[in-house]
Amino acid sequence: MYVIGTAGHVDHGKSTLVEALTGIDPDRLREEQEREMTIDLGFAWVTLPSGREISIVDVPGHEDFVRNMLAGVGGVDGALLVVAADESVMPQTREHLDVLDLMRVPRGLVALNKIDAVEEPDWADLVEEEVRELLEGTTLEGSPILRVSGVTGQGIPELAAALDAMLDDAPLPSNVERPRLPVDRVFTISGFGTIVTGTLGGGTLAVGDTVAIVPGNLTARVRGMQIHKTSVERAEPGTRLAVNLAGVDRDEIERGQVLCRPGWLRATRLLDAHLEVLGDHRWPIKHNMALEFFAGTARTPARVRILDGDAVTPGGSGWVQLRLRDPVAVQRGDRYVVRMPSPSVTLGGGQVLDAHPRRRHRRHDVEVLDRLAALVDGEPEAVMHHEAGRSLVVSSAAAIRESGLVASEAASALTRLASEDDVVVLDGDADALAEGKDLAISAAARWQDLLARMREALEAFHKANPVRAGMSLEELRNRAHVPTAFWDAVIEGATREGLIAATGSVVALAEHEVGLTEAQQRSVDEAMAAVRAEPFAPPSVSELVDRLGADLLDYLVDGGKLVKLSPSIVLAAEAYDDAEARVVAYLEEHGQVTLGETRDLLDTSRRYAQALLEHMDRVRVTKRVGDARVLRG
Ligand SMILES: Nc1nc2c(ncn2[C@@H]2O[C@H](COP(=O)(O)OP(=O)(O)OP(=O)(O)O)[C@@H](O)[C@H]2O)c(=O)[nH]1
Ligand SMILES: [Mg+2]
Repeated sequence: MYVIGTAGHVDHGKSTLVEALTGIDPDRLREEQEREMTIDLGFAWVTLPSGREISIVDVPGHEDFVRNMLAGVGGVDGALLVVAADESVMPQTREHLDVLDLMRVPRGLVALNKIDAVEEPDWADLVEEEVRELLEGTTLEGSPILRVSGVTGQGIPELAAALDAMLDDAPLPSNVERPRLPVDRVFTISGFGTIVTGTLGGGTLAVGDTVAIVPGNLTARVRGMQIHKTSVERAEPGTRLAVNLAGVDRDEIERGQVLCRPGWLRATRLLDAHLEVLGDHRWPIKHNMALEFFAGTARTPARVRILDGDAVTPGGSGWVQLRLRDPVAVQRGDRYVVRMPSPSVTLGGGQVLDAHPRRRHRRHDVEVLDRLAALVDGEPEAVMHHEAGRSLVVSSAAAIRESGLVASEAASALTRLASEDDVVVLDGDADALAEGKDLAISAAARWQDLLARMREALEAFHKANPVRAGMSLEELRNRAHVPTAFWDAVIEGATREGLIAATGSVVALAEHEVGLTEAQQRSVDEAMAAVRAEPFAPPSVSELVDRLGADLLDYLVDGGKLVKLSPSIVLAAEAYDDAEARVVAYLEEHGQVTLGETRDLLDTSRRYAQALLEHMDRVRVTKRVGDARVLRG
């Protein structure tokens, strides 16, 4: 199904034409009927001669209500621009056309209305010429112009036929399997509860679906749906929909929020965008200017940071960051409009390029500008490259979800990037990505940065601790600022790169070897000689630390030259082997051994004998039974 939006100056007959076409008066509010003026959006529908059913969103033309008009144009497939033939082009004719163009509404028709009120046919020709010129350079350039009267009905059948012809060539509203419905109305119906309406885009919605309401931390269930007052179980993109929600109150929802699948859209207060400034008046958009931002059905005050200059001049374009006062749910590729709050004028608009930039960008940063330029066309590879680089390491599934692309298209772009090494797969490869596995990925440049950071930390550690085998994995993770969730994948990737070797909880540069200076070697040799001189009563740990330093002692223990029996007692490795063999032999002969027997066997002190037996218990050679030890078997 398709949605058509009206546009045009106040009183030019938009609502009258909608009623003439559909039989439905779109001015539903009492105030609208009393004032004979549209204030807020109105809705109608009709079956065209071809049998095609369309929805119409009728917008107000008065300059005070442009904000409501803006809430109505998002998601429309075509425009019906209404120009009263007796008045011709007026300010909101221009402003609405500007909005349609900024929102890239792809097609339209012009109704030259009130043709009954024009007596001079030449006058109508002049008006038509003026309109034709106005459309030049916009998405509506070359649109058919039809002479009609909403009051006498003249030209209405032709208008219906022209709408049909226009939609014959229109592609179906796109389905990327991510339904979203920007809310334009909320109300309650007694017995049903909360109802929201909006134009569904991006995918299908069905009764029973769970939906998130963004911004806001709400989820709800779709209890029922209506299209044009008829209940449906399922709705396709491009339909005007009323959704009955279970699980939320009317006061919790307002125009501007978006229904979507849980876990997809995230609200944002900062976004990167391309900005076009309208050329028809003399207002430039200056750096740091206060604006009103409109996207979907949402609006919020905003400030603009111009990244490539101090102002964007009328008719020009630039790269900007928009800081929004209130969060909105937008995604890459969405169109937006900005207006000046006072005087109230539409100034420009453009395309959202990144709904979640990592930070405030420095201005005039060539790298940032290049990246934004690459995103304008929405090429899947540029988009996925950007998503992969969003942080140090990201999950491929999250990158695909956030891209705003059709999932299969995003996945194959990512696979291509991985096979060309523009994106690195840390815990797998391009083939595994192609199979749809959720893997840890990193943009090549960021991965190189991370490797460099890890190298730097390890080099510093090895330099400061030349005799240590390596650094603790956890310490390296902290220094490299890698989130825990991705750390195993990073270690896997860095090992595969040949940068590091990890053993147990210790990690070292792959090429790291412990090397001693001559002086260190000498004191190690002397200490080992002293330890060996009294094999079962060697110097204590604290004496050895005094002689060698703690690092060299660790080096001897790590390297297996010394066996640590307790925090204060070490034995030379061969003395330990000898002691263990003697105790085991004794046990094999006698079945059990006491502390006293061990002391006598080795001709040592009780303290050493006890440390030895406890160590043998710990390494599971022996176990304690009462006062004695037996072999563990
Ligand atoms: N003579 C004549 N009058 C018309 C025609 N269409 C609308 N009108 C009158 O023009 C006035 C405004 O019509 P609306 O349909 O309310 O105009 P609108 O464009 O919807 O106005 P807003 O929604 O407030 O912007 C009404 O008094 C209509 O009766 C027409 O074709 N011929
Ligand atoms: Mg109206």
